[in-house]
Amino acid sequence: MEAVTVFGGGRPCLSSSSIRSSQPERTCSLSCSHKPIIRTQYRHLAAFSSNSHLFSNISSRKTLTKPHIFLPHLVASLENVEESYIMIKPDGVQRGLVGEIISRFEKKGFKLIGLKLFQCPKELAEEHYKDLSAKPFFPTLIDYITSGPVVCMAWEGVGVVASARKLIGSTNPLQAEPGTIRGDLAVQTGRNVVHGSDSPENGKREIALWFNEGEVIQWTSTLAPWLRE
Ligand code: IDP
Ligand code: MG
Repeated sequence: MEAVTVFGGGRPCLSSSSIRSSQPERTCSLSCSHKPIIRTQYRHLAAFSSNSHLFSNISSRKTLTKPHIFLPHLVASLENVEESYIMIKPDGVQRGLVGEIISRFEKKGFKLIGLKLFQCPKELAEEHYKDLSAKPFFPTLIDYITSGPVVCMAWEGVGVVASARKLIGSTNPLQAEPGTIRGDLAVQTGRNVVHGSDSPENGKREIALWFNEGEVIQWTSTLAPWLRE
């Protein structure tokens, strides 16, 4: 995440310099060939007034001529901000768990940067789960993931990958701790309602696989100063 200069706030804006393509080399060999994602970055009003302690080098508003860095973003840029691909599987959609699952990530404090309802083609499911292609359950897994619409999400935050895995719980819902999504909402591995990336590298890979150009949005949350000091 890059530091964003937001002193004085401003209307959401989009400029060529605010568009970036930050995807890794594509590993997808699908004929549907997803294009590299161009992320759209919006800037929003700062959560704090200009004389807040969160702004640096402000001695007097009258003498201020240059914009200053909003410290939470500067701090975040120095930390390891990750992205995780989270997907509500067809059983989660059919059972009306979409709001419940999204809510858990929102309440935790991560930032939603991509969201869509999507009917997954077989080729994409196979690419996503290619590491499991030798498993005996692979064909039924592909049937399951393509059996109805899924909700694709990209979430951003420091430590989001490991934290999301904790929120989701063990692969087998009967072994998942109460309080986790799978522990609370599912009973069988083959119907475990949600997917979460297992590493920051796979987070980037999977977001690039499931989202197209313009579908991942970089935006500034006004809650940021209330979530991280
Ligand atoms: P994860 O989703 O917790 O990361 P993985 O081992 O990566 O678990 O498996 C991917 C998905 O494959 C699981 O979430 C589950 O839907 C399915 N799966 C894994 N093991 C089995 C199994 O033994 N039987 C049926 N489906 C399985
Ligand atoms: Mg996995």
